[in-house]
Amino acid sequence: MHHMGKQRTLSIVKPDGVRKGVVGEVIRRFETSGIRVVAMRMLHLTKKEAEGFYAVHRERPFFGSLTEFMSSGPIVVMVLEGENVIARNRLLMGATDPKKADRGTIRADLADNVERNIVHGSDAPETAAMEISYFFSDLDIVS
Ligand code: FUP
Repeated sequence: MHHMGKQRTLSIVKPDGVRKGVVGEVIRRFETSGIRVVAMRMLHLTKKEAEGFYAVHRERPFFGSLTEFMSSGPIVVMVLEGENVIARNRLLMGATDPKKADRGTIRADLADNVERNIVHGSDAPETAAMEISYFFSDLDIVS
């Protein structure tokens, strides 16, 4: 991987992760790989707020089910910081579908299916900035 400089990304432990009690396990994996948590909060999204977050997926067949699930219980939202952290977080998460995820990834180890897949992680710098600002103001993020 080329040197990408320090980045930030949004991570979410989804309602299935909170229900299963693996919030600590997910954070441990971030910390063990040298990724720093610079903001963190627990909240319970309304259906409307989940729809706002996943607006890019609104035409997809799974949109209703996904936003129902994402508003079904509390989530933990975090800002992660580190060198090339967007890609590194996605490597730790594994493929969207846990059946296709590499062994040792969060989704392969902990997730039930493609919808209930434990974690969200931003996929690019632009989406990371948008997603972080959906949940956090600059004042919420430690430097
Ligand atoms: P990812 O970036 O890995 O979270 O995956 P996507 O952006 O492609 O999908 C966002 C979310 O939509 C997934 F986390 C779960 C949900 N999804 C489904 O429920 N069914 C699908 O077939 C694909 C995605």
